[in-house]
This record gives sequence, structure tokens and C-alpha cells, in this order.
Amino acid sequence: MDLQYDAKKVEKLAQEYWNQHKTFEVDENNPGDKFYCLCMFPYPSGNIHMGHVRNYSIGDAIVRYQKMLGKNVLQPMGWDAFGLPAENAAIKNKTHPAKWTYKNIANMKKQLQAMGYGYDWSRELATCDPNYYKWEQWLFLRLYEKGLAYKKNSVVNWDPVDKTVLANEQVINGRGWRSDALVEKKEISQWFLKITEYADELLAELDGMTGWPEQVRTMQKNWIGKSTGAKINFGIVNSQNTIEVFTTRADTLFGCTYIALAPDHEFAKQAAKQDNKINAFLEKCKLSSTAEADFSTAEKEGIETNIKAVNPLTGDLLPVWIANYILSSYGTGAIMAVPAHDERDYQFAKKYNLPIKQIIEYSNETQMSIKDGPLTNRGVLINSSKYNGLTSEIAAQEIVNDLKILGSGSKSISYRLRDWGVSRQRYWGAPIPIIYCHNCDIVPVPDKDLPVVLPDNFEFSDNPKVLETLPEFYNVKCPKCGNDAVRETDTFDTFFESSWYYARFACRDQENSMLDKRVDYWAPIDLYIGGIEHAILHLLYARFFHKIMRDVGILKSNEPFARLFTQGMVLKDGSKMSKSKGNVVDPQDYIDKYGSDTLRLFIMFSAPPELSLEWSDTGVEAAHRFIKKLWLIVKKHVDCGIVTEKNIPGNLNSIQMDLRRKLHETLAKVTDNMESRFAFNTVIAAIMELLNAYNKFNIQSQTDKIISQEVMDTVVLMLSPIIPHVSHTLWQSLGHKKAIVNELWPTVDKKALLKETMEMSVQIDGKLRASLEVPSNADRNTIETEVLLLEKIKKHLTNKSVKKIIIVPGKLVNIVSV
Ligand code: ANZ
Ligand code: ZN
Repeated sequence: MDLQYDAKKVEKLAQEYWNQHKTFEVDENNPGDKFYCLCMFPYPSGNIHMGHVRNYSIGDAIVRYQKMLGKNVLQPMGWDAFGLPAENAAIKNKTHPAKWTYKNIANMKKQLQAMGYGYDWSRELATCDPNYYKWEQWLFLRLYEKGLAYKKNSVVNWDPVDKTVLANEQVINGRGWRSDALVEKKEISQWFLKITEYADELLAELDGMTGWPEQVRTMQKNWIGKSTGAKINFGIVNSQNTIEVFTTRADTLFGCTYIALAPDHEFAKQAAKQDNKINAFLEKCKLSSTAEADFSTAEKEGIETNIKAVNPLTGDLLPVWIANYILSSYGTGAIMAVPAHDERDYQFAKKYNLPIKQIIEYSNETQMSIKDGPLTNRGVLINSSKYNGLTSEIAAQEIVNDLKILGSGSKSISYRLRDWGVSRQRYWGAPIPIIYCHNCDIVPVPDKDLPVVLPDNFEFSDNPKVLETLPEFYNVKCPKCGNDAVRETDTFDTFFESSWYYARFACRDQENSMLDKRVDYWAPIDLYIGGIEHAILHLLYARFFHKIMRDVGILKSNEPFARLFTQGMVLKDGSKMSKSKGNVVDPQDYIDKYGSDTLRLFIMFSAPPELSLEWSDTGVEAAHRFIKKLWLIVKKHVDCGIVTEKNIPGNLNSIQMDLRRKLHETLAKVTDNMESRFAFNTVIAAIMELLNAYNKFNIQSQTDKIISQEVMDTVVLMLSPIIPHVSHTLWQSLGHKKAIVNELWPTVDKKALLKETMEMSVQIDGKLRASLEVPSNADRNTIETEVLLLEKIKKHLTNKSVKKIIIVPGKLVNIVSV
């Protein structure tokens, strides 16, 4: 055994062993329960960062632990390879995005391998590989056939600098998340996936998903945003048309004083054609962002039309306004405004001097006046003719019933969730497999012509819509009629690729289908680990894809991820590492200087995995010192002579028993923390404490040596999921032939946990009188003798005599007296 710890040497040895023996390559034929652990795959930006190191070190520790439980463990890795940065880099460096991407992949793979993560690299995939995206094109065509993929005109957030459509979440304070440019609204024709068709299932299943953090489930629930209410039709004076509104407060129908339309409501557009002022107002609305967060805070503005609506129950004539606070994409894009009982309507009515009519009151005294603001709680109806005196709940039901009889309304459910717009006007993504023909309109690319490969033999310029400039790409013959036709030049949103990669890992080599039955062996994923920032979109899209893949018939389960764990961030000086702040620490520097085990140990020790971790160079050094010390401790034992004897002799002295108890208490605690809470920081702390106790242990006898060996073996086994390289070598030094990665997790010796002495409570005639400390193995005679010698007992027994003594082993002595 080397005198000192040499990280480079040790890490090379272990990694060579794992590679040669294909330690982490698995198939479905291994015995043992399966365990599929997946960390969110990285975007190949060039280098791994500390966030990756943290995420992947946690995953790897769990993987190695689960493997030691005898499970058939899969941990794959791949690359989320499409996306804007590659394109931007390509424009900047005049290289092709593919070249840039694959170069980055090679570098990052090298870094991940230097970290020694236990990946089944035979399953590696990059989403920009035509063999990968071929299958999502295939799936898209199935969705198209089912009517779940469709094209429609829609208003989008347009980033004028990146020249791309942005999702609402990519608009921050009205600006593009990458470019910081003011976002504009633009109407274009785009492809959508009908995720709303699955809204109910996506929502309903959340309740049973106890393996997910409560917080994430709540976020998804709110995102789906199910509202139960009614649709009500308001007639229009001098017209056959009606305005349909969605409301969750049908009880307030008598308080409606105006109707408000979204700026891109059909009737608003019509009104704009006849009125310049309205037209100007609509133009102005187009400049503001479509992000919902901005909606609620923006100054309420509107303009009145000359339409008059009719309240279906009261016959009241109501003015119809166009208002910027009405979302076109929610409900029906029109509302019945009830200023007395709705915050937004109240503000609007105040501003434009519209009537405010109270129709709800509360029975309690503390009621505010309508002058101070809207009364938004439910209560009891007033000013509502025959509904007066009813509670809001009952009134809503009766009003909807009555509307239904009149043919003017019915119950309705609205979701906040929108269909997923998947078209991106960018080059570096998977082409959407659609052809447009003058005769045949939209024609899906036939399956046999898949994949539609992204062309790469051209000069890369700064035109973001490269595909539109490549006639050799877009000019095709129509597959139906054979005439000249053109291809779709939009590509898929990159969330498309990340929505199903977890399933493809199960059958990466399958050339004839998207998935095969191996997916049903591995799915659902037992543990998915990644950042909380993916709580909504990625995880919702992946859940949606799982369900559509099930309904297309290529897998069987309902949900992709049985358990989800979201790790905390890595901070430096209290804030997130970022290039702009200049506080980035590069993992590579630390791998080079200390080795990857040190980096892993620091990351796992410094904070519970779900909380933020503050970067600290002294912390890293401390972790490194610990490993060096561990090396010396093991070496000292080895120098005394390793022992292969496993049986612990029966007659231990108290020092020996104490150490063994400490060892097995530690093992029990560590096992529990590894298993359920992933509290690696306490795992490591407990092992350090054990080593402190061990350091005070003098090896004098053969029995001492046996116990010392037991401690050393167990410590190295327990640490091996966290610092696998040094554990690999130490295990060999401790005399074991089998590689530690193939060993089983040690089991707790329950007998060792027993205390040397035990405390028993002593009762006389059922009343607690004293306690007694006796050796754990004390027999009945000893206990009886000792108990009667206790001063307190003697005192209570004066003038009495003992009839019998009942002993509950390990707990209680009861003296029955007469
Ligand atoms: C009348 C009313 C009276 C309303 C009242 C509320 C309170 P949630 O819970 O989010 O579903 N609304 C409907 N469609 C809208 C749209 N496209 N843009 C903006 N607001 C819209 O909210 C439903 C309520 O939000 C609906 O019920 C409607 O106003 C408004 F005292 O109708 B309510
Ligand atoms: Zn055609």
C-alpha cells in the first residue's frame, strides 16, 4: 500500500477497472429488482459546471448504493444537444452548430468520465442525432393522425433580436430572457400539441404522486389551473350573435355592469375595422407582452365599443368594452364584469366611471363598504330578484340551471394550461416532418422518408431561419400528388427532445421502432434528479409525452418518474454562479488539483442535497485532508496485519463492545440516511465521528485486530458510494479480492447494538419505585438479588414481605408484596 494518498493514481486505477469490466453496463436479464436512476441530461455548452457536478454526484452515490443492495441498476447519460446557444456560437465562430456541439460533447464526456460517474455509456445519446429525432418526427405524425398535433394562427411573443418566438416564461419583465430586447406580439401560424386534452389526467394523477416533492406538485397543479364555472351567453342588440363569457361566479350575474373583451377577440377586431380609435388601441395592446405575470400588474386600459349586450336573466343593456386585462387565450376571451365583487373590474370601473352594483352581502358585522373596494368573498345575494337570500353557492347553481333552460348558459371547466406551441423559427432543431402542397394542403412526410434530416452542407451565416434559404432542403415533390411542394422550415421546440429521452435510454439501439418492450421493464424511472427550475415545463411535457406514447401503444405505464428529487443550487458568496457576476468556479480546476473524490466529498458533505450549497475553498481542502487521513488510518491497520477472520469472538471486553456498538449504530444511521432521505452530509459526519472513536482504540490482541478490520471494512464500504475511487484501492489494500463496486452493502449486527448494561424500572405492586442498572446479559437470579439490595426498595418493603417477583426482560421488574 502506498505511503500516501495519490488521487491521480487511485482514480485512474478505479476508472480503468470499471471500464474494462463494463461495470455499469446493464441489461434486463440481471437478477435483482431493477432500479433506474436518471439525472437530467446536460446541454452541451462546452464544460460541466458545479451544478452538474452536484446533481450527478448525488445521483451517482444513490446509484452505487442501490447497486450494493443487489439491484439491477441503470444510470444512463446523454446530451440535450439542440438549442439556441449552438446556433449563436456558430454565427459567432462561423462553424457549423453540429461541429460546435459534438466538440463540446466530447469535452464534457471526458470531464464526466474524470468524475468517475457510473454511467452505462453504451446507451449514450445526443438528441441532434438523426437516429434520435427520427422517432420524435414519427411520434409527431402519429399525433397529427390523432388530431393531437394541429396548426393554428396564434399571437406569440416575438424576440426581435434573437428573431425567435418566446414562451411566456422566457419573457422577463417584458424582455427576452437571453437578448433582453423588448418583446413584441406577432401573429404567425404554428404547430401545437394538444396537451390540454390530457389536462384532467395530468392533474388527477398528481395527488397520487407521493414520490414527488409537494412543492413541485403544487406548482404543476397551479400551472394546469383547473377552474370550475359556467359559460354564459349574452345577446347583442340588433344582431343574431351572442357574446359568450366564462365565469366562476355565476352567482354575481345581477351585478354585471359591462362586458369586457380581450383585444384580439373576434368582435374587437370587427369593431376596429369601423373605428380608428379602437384600431389604435388594439395596435397599442400588441406591443405589450403576453406574459400573464405582466397582465395582473399592468395599468388597466380599455375602450368602449358601440355594441350593447343583453343580460340573459335581467334583460339589462350592458356596454361592451375592450380591455387589456382580458386574456384572449383563457376561457372565452370575454368576461361579464362585476365591479362590486371583482378586483380588476373594480379598478377598471373606477377608472372609466362605470356603475358598481353590489349584489352580495355578508352576514357578519365586520363587513366593509363597497366604497372601500370590491367585496370578493362569497356571501348571500341581494338585489338579485328571486335569488335574494340564497348563498353564493346555491345561487350559482340555480342561476346556471335557469340559464340552461333558457339556452343561455351551462356549466363549464376552464384550464389555465394552453396547448403546447412546438414550432421554433430556428435552424438547430429537429425539422417538423410536414410538406405543403398547392393541391393537397398539409401533407405529412411518409414514415418511410423519415428522418427528415437537418441539412449541414452549407455556409453558416447569421440568418436565423437558415432552412428558408436552402431550396435543396425545402423543395420537394408532394408525396401525394407528385407536384412541386415545400417543406415546413420550422423546427421543434427543444423541449420536444427532452420529453422522451428517458424512455429511449431503455432501448437506445433499437433501429426499427421508437421504443420497445425493454421500456416496460425499466419504466417508470425510480428516481429522477434535477433542478427545481424544471418543475413545470420539462416535467409536465415529459409526463404528457409518456401518456401519448402509452396511447400510441408503445409503452404501458402511466407516469414516467416514480420519485423526483430536486437538488439545491451551488452558490458562491451567497449568489448563483454566473459568468456575468464573475463568480464561477470551474470543476476542472479542482479535479486537476485534488481529484474527483475530493470534489464529490466536499459537495456531498457541505449541505443537505436539497438545500443550497455555499462554495468554499477551505471546505474543499478539508475534504481533501479527510481522504488523506482516511488513507493513513487504513494504512496503519494494514501495517498491523490484515485479518481474514470474520467471526467476532463472543467474549469481548467493554472497550471492544463499545467500538462495535458505535460501528453498528453508525451503519444503521448511515443506511437509513442513504435509503430514505439522501442525507449524505449526515452520513459523512457520522462516519467521521466513528473514525474519531476508532482512533482511540489500541490494537493489542487478535480480537482487537478482528474488530479493527471490521471497522475499516465497514467504513470503506459505507464511503464507497460517495468517494468510489479511493474506496476501490483501500478495499484492495484491506485484503479483498472482489472489487468494492461489486460488494454488497454491510448489514447491521443487532447484537452489537445491545448496550452492555440495561436500565430496568422497578415497581412494587405496580407503582414505580426505583430503577436498576444491570449487565445486559444478567440472569433472573442476579436481577432478583440486585433489586432487593436497592435502598429505595428496601425502604418501601419495610413491614412487607415479597410474594413474588415478575421480570419483563430488558424492561421491568415488578415486586408483588403482601
Ligand atoms: C364574473 C366574476 C365576478 C368573476 C366576480 C370573478 C369574480 P379563475 O379563477 O382564474 O378561473 N375571467 C374569465 N375569463 C377571463 C379572461 N380571459 N381574462 C381575464 N379574466 C377572465 O378566474 C375566473 C374569473 O376570471 C371569471 O369569473 C372571470 O371573472 C375572469 F365577483 O366572472 B369572473
Ligand atoms: Zn399534393
